[in-house]
Amino acid sequence: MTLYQPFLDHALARLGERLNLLSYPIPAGFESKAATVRGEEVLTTSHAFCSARLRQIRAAHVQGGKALQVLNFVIFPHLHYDLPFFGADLVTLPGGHLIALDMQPLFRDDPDYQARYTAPILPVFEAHRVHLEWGGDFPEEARPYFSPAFLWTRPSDTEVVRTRVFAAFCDYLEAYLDFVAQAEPVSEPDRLRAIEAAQLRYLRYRAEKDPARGMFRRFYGAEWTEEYIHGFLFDLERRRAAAGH
Ligand code: DBV
Repeated sequence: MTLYQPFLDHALARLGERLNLLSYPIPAGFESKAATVRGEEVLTTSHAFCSARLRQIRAAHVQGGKALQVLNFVIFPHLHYDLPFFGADLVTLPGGHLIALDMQPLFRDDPDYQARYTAPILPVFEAHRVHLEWGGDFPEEARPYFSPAFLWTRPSDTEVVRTRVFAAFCDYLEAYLDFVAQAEPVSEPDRLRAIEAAQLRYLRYRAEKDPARGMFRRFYGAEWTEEYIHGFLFDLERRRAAAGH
């Protein structure tokens, strides 16, 4: 079993237990894609669901041997909830492991928002970060999209990924599902507009700066990659255009 398969299996099992999951369309040709890179097969599989409160729950799983494993897992709430995004970027490259785990806020600097969506997970963050050293610099422009509970680490030992990172991933996911369970729909027009703007800001940033773009282009070509990014990984704008917004 590859390094991040247990993470994906666990997440889908727990989501299935705690939510009424519905299927979410994956564009044709993107469910599974393989290429041979320096004699090794690199397989990318996509997984997607939605629920009453969550617009898109999706994962991209790249399996390319011991030195290339990625699980990028993001949950995008519906636009009438002010829930944060669940964001996990679990990356293993020849240079080592790179782990990003967070509940990415819509309104990072709003104290009321922080009290509701960051304060409750700070104890979880504190419990895990003592075992997972801070990963150092990350792009300054990404800072507004992360919460104070951003778990960011570059473990050198794969066993740490299997144990400590897995434990943190499970705890963050449960805490996120607690938020989802408690969420109240928003109906106030100004608030809805602010949520929409914040979702679009996040999504455009992620699509534009996707750190996997170079890797995907090398493996599968530019055309496939751009379609994957805009048509599946960060698809809100496409979906809205299709719905006539
Ligand atoms: N990152 C993605 C998707 C991936 C993916 C969809 C399916 O958003 C993989 C694949 N992330 C991926 C890869 C790398 C990173 C790095 C392959 C390594 C790139 C390389 O070294 O060549 C968090 N991911 C990173 C980095 C950060 C994140 C900070 C290192 C810095 C960088 O290379 O940019 N997660 C990432 C991020 C946000 C997030 C930037 C922003 C809101 O949620």
